[in-house]
Amino acid sequence: MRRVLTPATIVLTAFAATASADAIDGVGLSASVVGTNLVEGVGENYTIRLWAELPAGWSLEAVAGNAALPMHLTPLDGTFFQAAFGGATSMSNNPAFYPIAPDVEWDTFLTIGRLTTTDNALREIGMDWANFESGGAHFADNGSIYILPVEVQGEPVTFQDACGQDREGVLIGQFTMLGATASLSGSFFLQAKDELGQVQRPEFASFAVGADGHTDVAVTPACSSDLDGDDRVSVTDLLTLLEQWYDGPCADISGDAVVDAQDVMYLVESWGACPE
Ligand SMILES: [Ca+2]
Ligand SMILES: [Ca+2]
Repeated sequence: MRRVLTPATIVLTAFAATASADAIDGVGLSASVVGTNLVEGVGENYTIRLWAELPAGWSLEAVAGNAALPMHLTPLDGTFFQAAFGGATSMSNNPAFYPIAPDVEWDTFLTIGRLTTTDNALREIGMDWANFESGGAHFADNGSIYILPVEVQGEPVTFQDACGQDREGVLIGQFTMLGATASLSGSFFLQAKDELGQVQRPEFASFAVGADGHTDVAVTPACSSDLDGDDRVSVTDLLTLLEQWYDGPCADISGDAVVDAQDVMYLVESWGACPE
């Protein structure tokens, strides 16, 4: 018997296709853009911060790599900027150094919830940072940065993504990329506790983020067709989508970072008030 594809079937299929990048509902990776050429005298560079998006009530305990899913942090078409007086984690980012070594503020490092040494109880084990600290890729198949579960720095806070939209997450890294077209690609898994205190291990087998700050594994908001954030899907959202046709990932609804006919279909399907 011939299978008839109804519009509802198509929508469900499309949602299923994006689910692999967002295997646990409400968990993803998103980035904020800090600025361009914040470091002087090293050529073109830009700085982004990477956030683990977690649902309300969750807390992050570790960012890790093992044999099954190693941690890779790889600069493509460029290198990581590593400040002379910085280190591989936020435990080396001491604001007291900024007046004499301002580049430390824009150092590339990993963290859980803290930008600097202030109120920071980050720990690490099994990490060989030598290649990372010389600007190259980091690899770990038996290593982790972590905090004790009693630390509040693993709790999500509100941050603004590259589109200026509010999201909830825990800061896990700052990356200053040397090279205007440089991008970061990587893999790792997280250990978090959900709102019931159950351990969750969201895996990111592959992610990428470039100068525009758009990741391919961000959480798709519950009302993703509401592009202007007024809690309804209306003609304003449609016009925004048409305005950013093909060139504006900020108007992407389907999660593939492209604005095309599929997004119009999603918007039409969700026309009206956003679900509570
Ligand atoms: Ca709207
Ligand atoms: Ca799309």
